[in-house]
Amino acid sequence: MAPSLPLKCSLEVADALAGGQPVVARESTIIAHGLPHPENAKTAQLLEQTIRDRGAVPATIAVLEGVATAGLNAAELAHIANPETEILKLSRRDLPFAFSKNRTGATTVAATMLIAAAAGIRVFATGGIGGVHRGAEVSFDISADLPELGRSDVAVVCAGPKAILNIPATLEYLETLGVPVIGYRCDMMPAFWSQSADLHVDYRLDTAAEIADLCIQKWRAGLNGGVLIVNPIPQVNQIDPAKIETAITDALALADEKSISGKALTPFLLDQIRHITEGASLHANKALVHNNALLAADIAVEMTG
Ligand code: PSU
Ligand code: MN
Repeated sequence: MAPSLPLKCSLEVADALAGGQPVVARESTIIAHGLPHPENAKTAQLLEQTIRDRGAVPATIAVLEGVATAGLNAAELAHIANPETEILKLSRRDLPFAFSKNRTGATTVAATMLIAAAAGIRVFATGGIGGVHRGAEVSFDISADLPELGRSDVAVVCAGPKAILNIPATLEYLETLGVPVIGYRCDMMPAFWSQSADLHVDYRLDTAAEIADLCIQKWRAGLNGGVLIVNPIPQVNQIDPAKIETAITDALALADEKSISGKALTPFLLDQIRHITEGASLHANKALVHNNALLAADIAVEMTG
């Protein structure tokens, strides 16, 4: 028997996929472990609406009691967003445990991509991807998001890697894996909270139609794996990179002091930076995920059109 994921699509998502309608995947780790309560639940609902208003069907992905699920309903979204329930953080390597123990967990970019690909969803909107961490030459901490970008056929829209990572090393790693990095209306690599990391993107495309076309041509040519679309945060919502850098340095020092590593590191750093910047980072975060949801929906519409 051919292997297959324990996978369930909501009725709405299944109908949309069967009818060739545009669908946009969303990850759930950003809800459970990336944003604080109650902003996480509000943002998640708002983003679903944004995607709908743009003519696509949102499919938030998580693992519910051991079943990979594409398209969470309101109650399921609220459950994932509830800080009082234990929600695992699931990347590729965590899925077998969740499946075999019927556990519930939020999916990272890596796990969301692989579930989206299995469901037939080609476009995915998020905030920031994981990458090569600063100090990875010693810690070996490289997010499973990167190898997943090299293998699952999904277009991922993000605002660039966060500067908590080593951004040049992350781009080198993506090159090794054969992942095209496309700047949407930008020549420079965006750095999540700010518009430029002083590094050039591989290619610039100015319309959702051109991005959709590139993805279709890639997969048609048998060039498996993802495409990373980097969409700069709107200028009005940018945070001064110097301010963020201080916050990052402090957060990294604290993580080191408390010996925080592994899968706990990214959520810890995000939380610390939010505290240090007194919510400014949260405001920027919400603006950029909204911006990414719009672009992802437009790409999904172009891909199915
Ligand atoms: N970066 C962000 N916000 C996030 C994450 C990363 O700016 O919420 C989350 C995503 O779910 C990403 C995961 O897939 O963290 C990466 O975790 P790790 O570094 O442990 O692979
Ligand atoms: Mn890691």
